[in-house]
Amino acid sequence: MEDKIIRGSEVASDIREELKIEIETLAKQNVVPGLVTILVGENPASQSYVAAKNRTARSLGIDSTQVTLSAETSEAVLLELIDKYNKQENIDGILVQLPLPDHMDESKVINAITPEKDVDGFHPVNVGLMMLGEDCYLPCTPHGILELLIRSGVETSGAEVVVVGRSNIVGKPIANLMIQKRRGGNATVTVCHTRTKNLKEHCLKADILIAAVGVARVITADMVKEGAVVIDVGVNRVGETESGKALLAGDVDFDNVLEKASKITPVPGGVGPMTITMLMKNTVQAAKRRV
Ligand code: L34
Repeated sequence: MEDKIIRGSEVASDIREELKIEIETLAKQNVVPGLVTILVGENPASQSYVAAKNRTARSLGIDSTQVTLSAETSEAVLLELIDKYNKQENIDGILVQLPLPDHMDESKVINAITPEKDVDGFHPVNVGLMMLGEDCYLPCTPHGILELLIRSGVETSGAEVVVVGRSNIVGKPIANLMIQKRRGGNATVTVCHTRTKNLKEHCLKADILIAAVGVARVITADMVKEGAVVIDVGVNRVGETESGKALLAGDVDFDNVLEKASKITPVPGGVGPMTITMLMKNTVQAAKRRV
């Protein structure tokens, strides 16, 4: 049973070791990768993710700055700040954590980040390049999923992949990447969403099932084919421990799906740590432009 589990935290740690070497090489050339993360408001999940991004960055020798703005900050102030970092030489990557407060236009904010520093891969220029299969920053969560599949020895070529969810951050890009002629690609991909008829029927066809829904445990064992590989992208807060720590559950009913799957990612410790590590990878890639 144990060897079925794809431990994202371990794969992420392997990738971080590889990055450390690249960062040391950059240091010899007098380049220290610089990252700035911008958090607007006090969403507890966002606070924890951004803190983890900064902690991880510093542990690798990336010069990471966290800017925290109040939820009432005007969009104009945020745009000015982004512009300042666009122009700042020692900053290679700019990340604005999503979601933003309602009074801000998310796409306007993302558009303000210069594509060269868009280490999230969310800017339309990078999204376009990704879709064309050209060199660009790949969005962190989908990139992390590809690496997990590749490093776990999962064959994607010719596989039936079903993605549940059509978000700009996960569903759309992972579906796109997996149809491409590339490592971790060459799959036949179906994308399911809230208007999909017969969700279960689609899911049952999946050799690789990717759940990015945002609802705890909606993917149940009866929706999973025997031997399928299950990637759980959901990080849902389902309660609190006695000490006040968030209790997390994925989009997949892990305990029951484990019986059927050939491989499965846990929550926590699956895709989440990969998202953070791929941000580090993109930041190092960005810094290499300065050598
Ligand atoms: N701009 N906004 C921007 N970039 C991103 O890449 C993100 N995302 C998503 C939300 N908004 C964003 C993240 O950072 C989701 N996300 C993210 C990052 C890390 C983790 C989960 C989601 C993560 O580390 N999850 C841990 C558990 C963390 C905990 O204890 O709260 C895990 O093991 O799954």
